[in-house]
Amino acid sequence: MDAMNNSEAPKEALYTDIKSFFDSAPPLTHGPDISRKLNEFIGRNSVSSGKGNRVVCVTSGGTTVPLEQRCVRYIDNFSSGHRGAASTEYLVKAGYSVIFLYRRGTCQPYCRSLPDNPLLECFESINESNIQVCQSHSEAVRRAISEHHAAVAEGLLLKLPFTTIFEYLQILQLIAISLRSLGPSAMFYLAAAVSDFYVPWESMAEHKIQSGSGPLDMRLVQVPKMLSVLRKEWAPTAFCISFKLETDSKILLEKAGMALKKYGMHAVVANELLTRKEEVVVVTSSGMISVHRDNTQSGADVERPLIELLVERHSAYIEASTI
Ligand code: 9Z3
Repeated sequence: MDAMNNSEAPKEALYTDIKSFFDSAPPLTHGPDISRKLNEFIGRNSVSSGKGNRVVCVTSGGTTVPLEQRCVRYIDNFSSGHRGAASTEYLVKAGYSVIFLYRRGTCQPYCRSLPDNPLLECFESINESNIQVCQSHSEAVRRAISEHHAAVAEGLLLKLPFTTIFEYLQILQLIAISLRSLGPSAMFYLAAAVSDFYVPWESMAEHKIQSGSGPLDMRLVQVPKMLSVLRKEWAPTAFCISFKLETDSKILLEKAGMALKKYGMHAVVANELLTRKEEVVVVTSSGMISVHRDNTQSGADVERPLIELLVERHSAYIEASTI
């Protein structure tokens, strides 16, 4: 047997973990349908279609870890989906076509200015057979519908939902492999909050775990780090941005810097849970840039300057790749 050098051994172990994650994951129920939608969407945006748009995969919301195969209980990851939804709107405005991979039930693009329960709060019944938009919400409803409709009709937005970590990683792999054909014009903006630990499908209880059997003892396995495989194997020429979330500001930037190197990301957006809507720090190999929400503008959010900066970096990356 050939001797392995130090870097090959962990790589082998990672590939084994990834293989066992995918082998044991329950198959996607709509896998062929997702692949068809992806191929159509990417085909419509490819150079050969005459469009040659940049395409970005935005991930948004938190993944769940089921504790039972017929799932009643699960472990969840915090994320409202606001970051992904807002960023999608700015990316479409900047000329990107967006594959929005989102957790079911989280915030959606173009719906941020609507109340929590838009159907019940934005509409009123005028008689037995007619309803109308309430005056107070009419501008927000009109904007949400027309902007969303325009993005979908122009083929600039494809929405794909997930719930579990199994669905998320399987769909992300399908997207990454499909985007490979676009080379450096493809971008990944990985804002979803992804579970670090999971229960492998084959060791998971089939039925609802019974409470009568005393304290619950359960072994969670580490979710294999897919970022490096995404970067190196699935879509090696795409521009990749991941996010680092911490609650302790003292370790945030160091951990973001480590992720940048370890996974070969082009940028890591560092954010702290409490201040994530005010400030983020973009960490790249050439330094760190702090990005703030413009408090002098009403309705301004941190995603606007963040996307401006990342689009600029992506343009420079494309230019450097074509020399
Ligand atoms: C983020 O850090 C996102 O910015 C937030 C956005 C989840 C904080 P909201 O959806 O919040 O607007 O409420 N996402 C990535 C979190 C994550 O799981 N990162 C992993 C890590 O920190 C790396 S993939 O280890």
